[in-house]
Amino acid sequence: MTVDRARLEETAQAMVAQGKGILAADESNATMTKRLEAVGIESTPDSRRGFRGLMFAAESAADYISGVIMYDETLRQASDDGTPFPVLPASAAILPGIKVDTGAKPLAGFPGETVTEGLDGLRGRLGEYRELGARFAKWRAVIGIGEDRPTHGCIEANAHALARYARLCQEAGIVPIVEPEVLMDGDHSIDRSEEVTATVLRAVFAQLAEQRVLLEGIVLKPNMLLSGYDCPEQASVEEVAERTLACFRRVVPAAVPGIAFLSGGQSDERAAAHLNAMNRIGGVPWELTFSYGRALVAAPLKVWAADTAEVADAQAAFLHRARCNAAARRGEYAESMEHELVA
Ligand code: 5MM
Repeated sequence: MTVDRARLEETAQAMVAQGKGILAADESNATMTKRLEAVGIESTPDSRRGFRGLMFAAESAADYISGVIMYDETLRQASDDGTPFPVLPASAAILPGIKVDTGAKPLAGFPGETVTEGLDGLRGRLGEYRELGARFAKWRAVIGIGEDRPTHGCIEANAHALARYARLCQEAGIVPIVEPEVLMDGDHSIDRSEEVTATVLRAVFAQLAEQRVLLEGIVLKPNMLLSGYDCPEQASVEEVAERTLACFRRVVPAAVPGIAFLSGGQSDERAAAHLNAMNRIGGVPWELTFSYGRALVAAPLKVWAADTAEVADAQAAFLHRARCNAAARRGEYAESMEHELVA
């Protein structure tokens, strides 16, 4: 089957549009339950709908957000007035997307490592998601760093699955977000982050080529190169930015339209500062933007949990993070912005 190249390129460009980034609101029910319970809210279909819906409906969200990644449950939900969620963001010029992997599962033969599943029946699911309005999709591979990890077997299994997923998406007219996340948990140095991230990205792009994926019609969602969170020596914002770009220049083809970084457990401020520093350096062939989950959602969730009736306060907290990261996407973020709430 051929792919609609023009449609894919147009969608991919819109996802990485100037001054905007992607909201990752695609936590599985298990993850969302952990997030909600951590702030004292019972996790039900309605509480998950209530929280995500307030972000999707926030006025001016489309000034900062190009696309929203939803979970299967979310894509089928609607706002209080009955407007389906995929239409709600679209009407505000935000593209709806869908997480299509079914999670990282233990990889047989490789204790402690995972492979992301979800290829069985994916062609059929993509057809349905497209009918429901999804314009792009997401699949996250998870790679941990340890003494003897990651193994070659784990990297190759995940890279192959990512490429198979990406080609299936493109045949369905859906832009795949390709997310090979190297976790920053551990005490490894930034040198080790670089070594592993470069190896993983090389494997992913080799598999994307093998599986005939159109690079102009994907968005890459990688980790930044950080020192492991428990490493005694933490790299500065400037070092993270310089080393991430230097590494990516070596391994990410110029045909890729954009790199939308994940936040990966960084503080909200660090996630913005790192993206900002990279955009200030610039001189790269791809757009550099964000596809943040926690770094966009944690702050409004805390506000909402304090008083679920005060939707406007939670929306303001969400818009504040979106605005800071949109500024970082242009290289115009400053720490002082953290004290200015969106009017
Ligand atoms: C929002 O979280 C996403 C879903 O995670 P689970 O499948 O584990 O529930 C996750 O894939 C997310 O899109 C990325 O990890 C980026 O999010 P962060 O929080 O790292 O920016």
